[in-house]
Amino acid sequence: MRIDVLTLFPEIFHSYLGQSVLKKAIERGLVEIHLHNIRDWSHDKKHHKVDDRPFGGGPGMVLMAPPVVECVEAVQAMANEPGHLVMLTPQGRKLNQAVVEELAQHPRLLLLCGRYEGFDERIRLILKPDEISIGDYVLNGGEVAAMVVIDAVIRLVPGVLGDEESSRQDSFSGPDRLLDHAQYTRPRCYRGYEVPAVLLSGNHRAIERWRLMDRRRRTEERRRDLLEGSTTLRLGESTRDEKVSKNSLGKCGDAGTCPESSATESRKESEKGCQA
Ligand code: 6GU
Repeated sequence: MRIDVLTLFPEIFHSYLGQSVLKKAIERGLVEIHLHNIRDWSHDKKHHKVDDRPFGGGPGMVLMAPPVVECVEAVQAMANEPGHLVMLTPQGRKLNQAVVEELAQHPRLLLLCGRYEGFDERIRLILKPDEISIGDYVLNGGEVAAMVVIDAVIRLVPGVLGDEESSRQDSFSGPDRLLDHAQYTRPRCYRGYEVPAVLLSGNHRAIERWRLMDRRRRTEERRRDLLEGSTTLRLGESTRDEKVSKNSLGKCGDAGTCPESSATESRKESEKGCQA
């Protein structure tokens, strides 16, 4: 996948692009990222001006149409296909995993980052970009939002994650779009909290059942909005019907299996009792 970023601040991306997952993806030729400075298309050869005061008055500055439109057109012509143009703006449709999946289908994306009070309206009218927002709050510019889009999209490019399964099992992924289940690693017991016994059972079917119940329960508790329209879980269908014991999720009261619940236990004994 090729991603072109059009911005007034290409430097903002440098340290992000050197980060491990992305760096490896770029080195392995799975992802190409090209940065372009919109200022290079300024008509003002002396001060490289790209913004001006809004007609009608008001605070701040507005990105001018000519440098932005001409930058986009020039960048589109830099490869065999023009690519899918995304404008990062708080007025766009809100990014979610379904939108990320849609964007990841394109072999080439152009991410147009704005600054100041916004874009001259004619930029939208002429270029008809896919306008994307990352949430209902205002950022100082589209750069951080563009990094969010890149980060979410490249996870879906085949080969970028070591294990293909890990992006499919993420929160919001798969046909049900539930939150992800709880994860545990060693030690088995920590400060009185024990790993649910089923995860240590080796019974893979039971583990899968527990994880699906946990995903449903967490989603119901935290994000009921995600369940609306879901085909796999009817609203009101309590996940508590399924045997997810309180004990397996909270403090373990059993001093016999969880030595950490007893402050007087020696470290050696607690290691023995909590061996993974
Ligand atoms: Cl994409 N840009 C800006 N400037 N603010 C935002 C945003 C984008 N998404 C949410 N807030």
